[in-house]
Amino acid sequence: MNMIDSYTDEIKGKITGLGANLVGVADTEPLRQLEMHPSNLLAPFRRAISIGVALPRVVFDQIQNRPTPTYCSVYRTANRFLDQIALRTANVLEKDGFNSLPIPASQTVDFKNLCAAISHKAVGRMAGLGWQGKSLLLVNPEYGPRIRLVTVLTDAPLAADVPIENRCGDCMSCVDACPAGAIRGAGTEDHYNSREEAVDLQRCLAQLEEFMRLPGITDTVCGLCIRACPYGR
Ligand code: B12
Repeated sequence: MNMIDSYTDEIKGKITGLGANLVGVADTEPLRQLEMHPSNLLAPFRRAISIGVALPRVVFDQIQNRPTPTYCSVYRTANRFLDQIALRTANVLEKDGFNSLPIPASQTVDFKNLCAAISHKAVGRMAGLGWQGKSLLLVNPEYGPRIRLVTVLTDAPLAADVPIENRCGDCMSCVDACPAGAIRGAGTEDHYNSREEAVDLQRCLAQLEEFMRLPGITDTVCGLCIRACPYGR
């Protein structure tokens, strides 16, 4: 095994040791076309580590036609847990001599266009963690879309993983399950050119805001497209 592969294995092992269920490495070169904040975010970084934490299946079994307070709480805990794993990962890499930047799990920075510093789904897809489903969510073969993601940008010499094939096929489960009728049902071999191609975001957002009127729902959560996915059930 060469030094790059053994260092990559060592870092991935440390990240799973921190409690991550999934970890992969993306080459940042193809990701440079993404909308980012700031636009030169990737300039110093040749690799992006994608980290996934699974949410328990039963949390979604309990969701009938609306999000539950339990899902809302698990969502928050997963975000905090991911942020901690990302911070610790960045500090491990920095100690080894490599500049690294943890990107928050759930932080919108452009409120007009609903965009974060960088899309965790795009990074996750390029790191081989899953494909972009019709719901626009990243679908992992083992956990389905029941994963939350975080990204660590780094200049460490890590071996890059490759994307996996889309396995949605003709399935329309998430399309049928969306209470807002926001998922259009379009398929993609790699990724959608725009989010609107896959999802009517205004409808999705309006539904999330309506759910926030329910007791115990303090965040923009829904979970119905996640629950409906046959992967990870
Ligand atoms: C803003 C935001 C929202 C907004 C807008 C949604 C959206 N799709 O952007 C609202 C409030 C509506 C929302 C809703 C939800 N969200 Co949200 N949200 C975000 C946030 C903070 C930023 C998203 C962003 O910047 N998008 C920018 C666009 C450009 O990127 P994109 O959506 O990924 O889509 C493009 C790219 O992925 C691109 N692409 C894919 N692969 C590649 C490869 C290359 C090389 C290139 C160039 C492009 C590319 O193709 C897409 C079309 O252009 C992220 C966290 C983050 N930093 O990513 C969470 C995030 C996307 N949300 C998440 C979730 C789970 C949800 C909800 C299910 C709510 C819930 N918790 O119940 C719904 C589902 C909505 C849906 N079906 O998409 C998860 C998704 C996890 C997963 N398994 O995929 C994320 C990643 C949070 C996390 N830390 O895990 N969300």
